[in-house]
Amino acid sequence: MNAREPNAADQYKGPLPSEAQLAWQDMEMGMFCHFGMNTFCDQEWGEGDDPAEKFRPTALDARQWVRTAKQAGMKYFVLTAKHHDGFCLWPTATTDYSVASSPWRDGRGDVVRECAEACREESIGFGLYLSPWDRHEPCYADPAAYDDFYAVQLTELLTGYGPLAEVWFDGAGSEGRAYDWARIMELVREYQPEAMVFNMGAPTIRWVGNEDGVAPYPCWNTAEAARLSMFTDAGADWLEDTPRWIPAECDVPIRKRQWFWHPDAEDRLLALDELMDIYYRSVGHGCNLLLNVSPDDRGLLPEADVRRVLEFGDEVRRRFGHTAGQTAGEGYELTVRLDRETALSHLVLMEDIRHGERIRAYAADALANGQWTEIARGSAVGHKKIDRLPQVKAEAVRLRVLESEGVPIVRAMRLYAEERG
Ligand code: FUL
Repeated sequence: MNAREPNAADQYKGPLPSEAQLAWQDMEMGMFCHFGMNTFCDQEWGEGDDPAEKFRPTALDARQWVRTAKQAGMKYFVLTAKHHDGFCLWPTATTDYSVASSPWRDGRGDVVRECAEACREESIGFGLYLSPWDRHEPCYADPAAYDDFYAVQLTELLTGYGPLAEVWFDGAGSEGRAYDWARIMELVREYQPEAMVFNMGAPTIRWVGNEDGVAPYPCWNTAEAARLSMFTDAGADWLEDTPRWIPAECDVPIRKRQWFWHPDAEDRLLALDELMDIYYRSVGHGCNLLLNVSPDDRGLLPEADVRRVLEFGDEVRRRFGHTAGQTAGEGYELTVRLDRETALSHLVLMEDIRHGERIRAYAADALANGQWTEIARGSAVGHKKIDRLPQVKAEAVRLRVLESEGVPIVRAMRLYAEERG
């Protein structure tokens, strides 16, 4: 019997991820990219009445955006094809409120295509955000007409730009409005069955409940455990039609509270420490991190933002690039032995979530001078749990699973050493 195939007596009855969800969770980090009419108007939520002539990036280079994402360790890239102002970054047939009416590339440009191509070249996933709320489109006032309009826009995006890793449906501005989600989901299933659906309709991934990029702990992968937001105990009632396994995505802009670029706002850039804190509380809690870095009105990611996001990628690699020791396996106890006593910085645990998130409680102990001492304790592991281990010296570390549904199956137990110098 394959060691990773649980036997017949296995007690796990909980939800399981789909293959597509597994692939998505393995990506761990993506770059969000808010770009559009707002970029040229120093605003976050345009009302949809800014003329298309204002959209005039002078040096737009989607390769620079995507290359930066890749270098920073991001495995996918999500572009706002249309934000709430209704301005479309691709030459849609549904409205003339798009790049086709702008001076950029004499109206022959297509930002969505340039991003799709750059993602293909860099081999990272490509995702699209299409705001349901549309403050420009006159037919928005007529729900049936707008459902048709939106279905055509979505079809253009789902069929014209190759495989999509994610379709991002933003609920903002749509409170109290019912869209034809059955039809929208049908389109996604028909044209992009592998794409994750963010948070609306019949989502396959969920919003974590804040725009700070952090997940609570534990953040279980199940719809039952999901909360309306991180600040309440109320259940996530919009997840009724979803699969029972529904991992969370943590989104946050790299400039405090600004999704779009604004002039003279570099002082809002998150510090490296803040980004690392976000990393520990998103990826380190088993969720995906979607970090927004916005191009400016030249159509380039600003130099300071590029520097910061690359610093962040480097720091993640510095801390987690080389393991001091690791193991994997089934069972309630696992031990990693090191060649010599080592000053440790982190313990990273991953379950083999193909078989569910089974671990409900665990502890870890370090062996030093012949003595075992507890160094970490937690509940959920799921895709990943990172425990920081300040000042722990050990010649071995032992994982004890204290509670689990079925036999625990650990995909990885890794130790990282403290950096010197
Ligand atoms: C929110 C929007 O209103 C913001 O402008 C931004 O797009 C963010 C990701 O989602 O709901």
